[in-house]
Amino acid sequence: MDGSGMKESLDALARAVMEGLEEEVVARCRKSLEGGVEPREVLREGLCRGMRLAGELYERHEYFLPELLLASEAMQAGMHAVAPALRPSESTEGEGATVVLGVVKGDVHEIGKNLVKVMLEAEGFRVVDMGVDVPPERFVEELHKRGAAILALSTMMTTTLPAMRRTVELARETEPCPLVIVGGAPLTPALAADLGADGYGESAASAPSIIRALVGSGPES
Ligand code: B12
Repeated sequence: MDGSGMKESLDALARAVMEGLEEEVVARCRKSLEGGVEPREVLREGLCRGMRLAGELYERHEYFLPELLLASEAMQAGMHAVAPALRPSESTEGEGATVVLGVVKGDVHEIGKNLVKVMLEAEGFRVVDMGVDVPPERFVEELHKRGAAILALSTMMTTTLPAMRRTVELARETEPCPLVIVGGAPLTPALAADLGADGYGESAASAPSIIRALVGSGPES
């Protein structure tokens, strides 16, 4: 696929996400990958862009929750189609550090969290996905159960920032104290620091490098 073919194909993919056309999204993801488009580019310029467009329509009151849900389902189906292309080779898979990941209590926005999972797994981290609306105590229980040293939290709403703060506080009280990274649209580096987190990621793609920088070595070590 040449440059303009690639752009056209990603534009059509973004539009299909925006319109919530799940089957078309999956077919277009596969076609883009077969045409040689980088999986990360398919995620960023196709799927994420389409979701952003749907969000803008929602904010302009042209879309309502049902349309938004269709768009998010189409986006997630696309993510499943792209994820295998990002997977590490058999030999590195599962050898990485364990990350407990979830969306904090009161929040059901899961797309960002799911993207973080895809990116971490693509770089060899083992991810324990706690899902959405997770109470602070459950995160801490899971960290203990898995012997995990890294906690990654996501939220998309300002109203759930107190739940994120409480989760970070509780994690801080546990022994051994995990590294905590946070992300999501309402956060900034300053806010993340104020919440007591060790790291902040603006995008899902930044999660692996942030964790590596905090741990001081890659998951292979
Ligand atoms: C899709 C969506 C929904 C879908 C979610 C579907 C799903 N399965 O997830 C549905 C329709 C269910 C929904 C419901 C609601 N929503 Co909504 N939703 C959105 C929307 C349009 C997009 C969010 C999204 O998925 N973006 C795409 C992803 C890829 O982006 P992202 O989450 O930001 O993640 C990126 C980064 O932030 C980062 N990241 C995220 N987490 C993490 C974590 C780590 C560790 C790292 C490193 C990085 C990272 O990586 C990601 C990719 O790079 C936003 C508006 C917008 N434009 O963002 C509103 C929005 C978040 N929703 C909003 C609201 C109010 C609601 C509802 C309360 C509406 C209602 N009246 O019921 C409910 C919430 C219910 C609840 N308790 O949670 C508000 C929140 C306002 C606020 N400031 O608090 C927003 C901002 C819309 C608005 N402007 O009013 N929503």
